[in-house]
Amino acid sequence: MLTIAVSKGRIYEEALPLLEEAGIRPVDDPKTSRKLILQTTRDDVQLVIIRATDVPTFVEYGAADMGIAGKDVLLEHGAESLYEPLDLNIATCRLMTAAHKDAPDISRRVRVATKYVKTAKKYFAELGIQADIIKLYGSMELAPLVGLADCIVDLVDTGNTLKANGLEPRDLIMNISSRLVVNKAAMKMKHQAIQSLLDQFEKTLAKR
Ligand code: PRT
Ligand code: MG
Repeated sequence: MLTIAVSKGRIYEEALPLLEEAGIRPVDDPKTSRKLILQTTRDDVQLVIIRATDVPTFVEYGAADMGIAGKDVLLEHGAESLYEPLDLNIATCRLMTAAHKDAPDISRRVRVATKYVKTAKKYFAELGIQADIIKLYGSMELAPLVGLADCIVDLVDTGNTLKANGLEPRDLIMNISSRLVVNKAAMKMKHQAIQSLLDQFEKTLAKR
């Protein structure tokens, strides 16, 4: 049995066509079902539906053999403990700094609100900017509006969320997409099954 960890929402929606090309179609729909383990049209494959940020943890400990996670999440988790063999090029967006549209450029010291603490720390350190990082779990856009921070580090897709809150994107930190990650022991123990899935995904991606 192969267990694949996926998060509900955009990653799931964009992963479905890829899975389907490999003959994997979930029997239940996570939007309407409360099941956390989804059987599929392949007897040897099941999906576990978890929070996006939990995917690397499940795969690292072997609770799932493989998973699909955003590069943003993998960077924060520290992905040395996982194989990352494939860029699926889905759920793409940009990790950026953003600030109030009237705010001055970032100088030598800055207060940053983000849920990407590790990534933000590294980014500002490399620029030689002293950053005081404030960890938030959501609604980052609010922080500059109420004086909690000078800027934020967050994901940007259309830019509409920033714009609706009077903020603007500033600097690109990294282009983000979702990656296939594989548990290291599973890669050895279930090599054939995993390799054939990887080949199948690769074939589908090459056609896009
Ligand atoms: O929702 P939950 O708390 O369970 O977890 P999550 O928010 O991490 O999950 P989800 O499904 O929202 O995101 C999962 C992954 O999708 C992320 O880890 C990214 O790799 C990827 N992704 C791609 C995005 C976006 N695009 C995105 N636009 N994740 C979040 N956003 C948010 C962003 O944080 C901001 O609030 O959308 C807003 C910006 O969108 P625009 O279009 O207004 O710019
Ligand atoms: Mg979300």
